[in-house]
Amino acid sequence: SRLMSFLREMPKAELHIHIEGSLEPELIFALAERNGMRLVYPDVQTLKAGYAFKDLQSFLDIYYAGASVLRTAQDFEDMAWAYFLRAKADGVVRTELFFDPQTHTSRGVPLKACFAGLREACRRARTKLGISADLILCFLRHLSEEDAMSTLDDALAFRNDFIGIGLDSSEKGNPPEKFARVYARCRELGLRLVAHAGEEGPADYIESALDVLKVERIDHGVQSIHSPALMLRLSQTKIPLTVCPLSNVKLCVFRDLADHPLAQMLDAGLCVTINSDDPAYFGGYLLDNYVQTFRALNLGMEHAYQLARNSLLASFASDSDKQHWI
Ligand code: ES4
Ligand code: ZN
Repeated sequence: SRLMSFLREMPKAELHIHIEGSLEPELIFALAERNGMRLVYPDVQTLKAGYAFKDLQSFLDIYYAGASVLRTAQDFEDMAWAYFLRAKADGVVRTELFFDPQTHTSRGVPLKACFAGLREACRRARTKLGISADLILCFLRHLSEEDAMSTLDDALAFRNDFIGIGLDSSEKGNPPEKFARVYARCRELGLRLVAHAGEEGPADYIESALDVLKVERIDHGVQSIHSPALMLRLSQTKIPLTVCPLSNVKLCVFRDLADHPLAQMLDAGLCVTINSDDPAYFGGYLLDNYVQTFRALNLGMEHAYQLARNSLLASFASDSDKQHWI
């Protein structure tokens, strides 16, 4: 239909994609073989059968197992390149990739391998696909602030290879306050700041991400619907929210897409964007997220335009690039 073609062809940004979450089962097995590793899952079907999650933690356990096959710069480049091809097909013109260095350094993979592979894939995305791509380094919130701080120290050797920092992994029990000092330091370094907040954790975590960490965007933020005062603040400040509808359903944040508050949030004037989060695990890339959400919530052209425009405005691309796309 006209709406579906519009959803594909309109220029849009993807602002919430964990590149390790784009690792398809087939590529997991190919990389394991290339690296002479044996997975605890005998084959692709058995691995895929494990993709039934009850909450964020049950997903994270499998996601870290999948990421364990990444060892060399080439592995990181191949993973990101596969994502860029999918993004191109979905009409993505700008993407900001999250990656989790601590997941790799803790296994003995040098930080240099992550950066070299991801940097090269981003460069090829620009030159071969016309996609503007940058990296956002995420700290794992289940680890200590000291661990985040030393990861930052090491990453500063690659300061020109990433534009900002984020905060991901297990949200409950790991409030934003735990990372106040590392965010303050990143702010002084001129890094862009985002954080996951209000996915499974309370609306309070969204407020402290804004007030204590001073983030410029909130990743997820869907628990804001439980706080009218916060909804008002988000509508007035236009702080962007990178919402991930298929992820929220797969991780049982909402029962199904028809129950998702995205339309309610848009109608309240929030700067909502649609994103895929971990597309290889949650059943769809960016366009799938748009199409399924539009079907379930009966959204139309006006919503499509608003969501694509929000995504470009909320991106950390240059003002001249934004003007060019919008
Ligand atoms: C994640 Cl869905 C989600 N939430 C928090 N951390 C993550 N890391 C990868 N996907
Ligand atoms: Zn996420």
